[in-house]
Amino acid sequence: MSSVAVVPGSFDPITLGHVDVIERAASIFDEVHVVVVHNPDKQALIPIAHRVSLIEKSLEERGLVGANVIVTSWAMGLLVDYCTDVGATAIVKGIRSQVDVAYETPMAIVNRDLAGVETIFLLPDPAHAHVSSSLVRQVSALGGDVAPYVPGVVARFLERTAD
Ligand code: COD
Repeated sequence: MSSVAVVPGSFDPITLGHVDVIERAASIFDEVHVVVVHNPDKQALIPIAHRVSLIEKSLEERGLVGANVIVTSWAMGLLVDYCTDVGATAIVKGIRSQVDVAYETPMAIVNRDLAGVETIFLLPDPAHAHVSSSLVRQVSALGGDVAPYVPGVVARFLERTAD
């Protein structure tokens, strides 16, 4: 039986930290679904369909999309319902700090209670551990260079939208 995992996030926009976690997940699981989910606690910058497109382009240049990675979005309710629909037994989250652990732990336990879906925490390359989408949005809005933090296609998109 093939192993299927879901890597969810706002990805607003995808960063090199996200890419690092997705690449690690793709090396562990047979099939990885990268799922853009609206986070009601966050003010969104990029429309969800465009975030999906930016993720696809970022992963395509690394040869991941079409190999064992699928990119999509989910707005139909619980994330575990998506997991059940596609036969995923694990959710993969990236952990940068104790703050992430505190934020992710209750969700991991509730997702296990709801549907028996386990959450796997992966540690990113320390080179990306300080990167977040909110930091990228802020640097971009203030005219700074985001190229060290995001895939090239995202840097070019943010440059165009800042004009
Ligand atoms: N390095 C490594 N990991 C990173 C980095 C980095 N530099 N940056 C972000 N990450 C990780 C985050 O820790 C997170 O695990 C993931 O990448 C996504 O991050 P974001 O910021 O894009 O997305 P979030 O945190 O806004 O996404 C939250 C979700 C929408 C995924 C979350 O709220 C969720 O799972 N919702 C499901 C709704 C649901 O079913 N709720 C009920 C049961 S809990």
